Amino acid sequence: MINHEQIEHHLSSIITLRELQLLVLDIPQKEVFKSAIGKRESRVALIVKWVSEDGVEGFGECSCRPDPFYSHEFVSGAIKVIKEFIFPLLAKKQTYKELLEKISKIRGWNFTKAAIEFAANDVLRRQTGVGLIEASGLAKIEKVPVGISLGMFDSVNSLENKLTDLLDSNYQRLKFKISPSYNNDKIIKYLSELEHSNISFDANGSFVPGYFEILEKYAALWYIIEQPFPPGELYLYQKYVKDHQEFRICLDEDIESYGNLVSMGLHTDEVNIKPGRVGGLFNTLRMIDYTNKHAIKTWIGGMFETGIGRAQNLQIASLLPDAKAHDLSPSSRYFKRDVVKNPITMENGFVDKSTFEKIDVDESAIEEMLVERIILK
Ligand code: OSB
Ligand code: MG
Repeated sequence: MINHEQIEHHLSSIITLRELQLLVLDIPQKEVFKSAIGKRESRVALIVKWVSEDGVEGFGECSCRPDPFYSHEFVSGAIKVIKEFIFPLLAKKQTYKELLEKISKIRGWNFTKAAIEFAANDVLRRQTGVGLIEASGLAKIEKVPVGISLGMFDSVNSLENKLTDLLDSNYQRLKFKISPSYNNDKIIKYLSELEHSNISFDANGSFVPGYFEILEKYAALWYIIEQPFPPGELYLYQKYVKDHQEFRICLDEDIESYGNLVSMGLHTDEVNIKPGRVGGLFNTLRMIDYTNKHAIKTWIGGMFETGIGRAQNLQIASLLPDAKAHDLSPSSRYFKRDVVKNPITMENGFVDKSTFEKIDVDESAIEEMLVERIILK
């Protein structure tokens, strides 16, 4: 149970601001990743560095994509929103609560606002040893189960090769991206026979009416399907999913706020909460409190963050003892080099607390991959 009194007290903490830095990085990937959203060879990352009056540096990651194909937010838009609308709202000195009130004036732009809040929270945590997560009083587990998100494959052969590579890692979930154009009966058959205790699909909202026959082929496997329909088309769940008991759904893109969760929580088998997508740490904790109370299965999703965002999300995931797996596999799976000195490592499908509790940013790695540094003061 969340300790609301302690949270309220923590929100009165003062956070000072000397300057805000926006670091734009281009991080090379180990391999190309293909989903309904598109193909990607490198990750453009936006890191927010909040420098306090006394020089303490806190970090937050704006994990939206460089294009508006997952959500409306995109990196260069996020930079514009911070420069023109968020930074001017910030004062040299404010409480955590005031910070939340200021950023809540901006409609949408959740990933962007989350990066600001995470950076401010990180400053407080470094100054006092207590961040909002610690103040929540929720117990943390030591080992967090993680799964891997796998792109779409050209053939059974390439899929099989990939799985052979992964065999020893013991990921706690294998999540396969799907879309209407991924209509390959051999692959579907292969996946139906695959032996793994936790398999799921993620359609990234790609199944629009007209393609439901293909969706049904996937649903017939009884695996969870993440975000089958485009966000906002909620009537489809009531109209379509209700009549097909084999449909097991996890919402991702559709849940952007506490209100969305309350409306949809009971119509979905699971929810994937991405702290960025829901607008930050405070909102995430509020939503976890709700899903705990209503026994809604909840896990933490990922956006291929760098070690900074990954570690912060793993800290949140450690508050969910019942989740079978989170999309928070080590960033070394995807990237040639990370931006933290203490890389997140996984053993037997679990990430140990010791690798995500403390974040040690590697400035030399940042320098190497830096595209642009914007200093606001
Ligand atoms: O839908 O969960 C998604 C990455 C970018 C955009 C959307 C999604 C994803 C993932 C990433 O699946 C999973 C991870 O970060 O390991
Ligand atoms: Mg998803």
